[in-house]
Amino acid sequence: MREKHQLIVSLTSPYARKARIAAQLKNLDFEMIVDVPWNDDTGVITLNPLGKVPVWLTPAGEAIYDSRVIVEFLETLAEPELLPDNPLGRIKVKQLEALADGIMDASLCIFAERKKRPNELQYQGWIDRQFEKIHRGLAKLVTLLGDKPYFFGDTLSVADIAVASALGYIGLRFSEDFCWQDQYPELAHFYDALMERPSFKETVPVL
Ligand SMILES: N[C@@H](CCC(=O)N[C@@H](CS)C(=O)NCC(=O)O)C(=O)O
Repeated sequence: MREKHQLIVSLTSPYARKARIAAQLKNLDFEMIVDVPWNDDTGVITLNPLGKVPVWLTPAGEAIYDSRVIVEFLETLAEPELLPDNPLGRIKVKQLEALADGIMDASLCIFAERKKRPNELQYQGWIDRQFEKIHRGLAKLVTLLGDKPYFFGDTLSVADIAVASALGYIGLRFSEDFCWQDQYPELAHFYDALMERPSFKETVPVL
């Protein structure tokens, strides 16, 4: 039996950032362990057969993945509530999370194509297709946010955490492709407001 919960992360992962922010907001006592799943000596595959972070390890040794499941699990441990209790509200927040996660997925596809594939095998058509998903997703988020401070209701939810994590990752990986803050100023305003909070500021992705 471990003493504490553990969260296995990489410091660039937007999915891991989502879990870190949720755990910090809930004031949970957890140990963060950095393990880059791309490295040959990674231990992540022993915890998650998919070889991906984040993984949440309970003191009893149960490994919980992926980030959406982790967030649901954390919801059972402590407040504040980040997922609405009422079924329809919950679906709306989960839908927003799925959209933000999809933007992360497209971003990761581009990262993998550019950085993990030999140059001669890279396919620009695939990269362009992923960028289209990202831009359609960001445009949809602008519409969904409107002039509200939060995506759902009048308090912070997993939707906001997921969107901020996606935006931070886009800034990290694609600053030479486009400036998301200039193209989507409404989202930049939203992100800047969240960055006033320690949980968001302390989890900015670093290379
Ligand atoms: N759907 C998963 C995605 C996790 C994911 O793709 N993590 C990336 C890091 S950002 C990873 O571990 N990639 C390693 C790999 O794909 O082999 C989640 O929400 O946790």
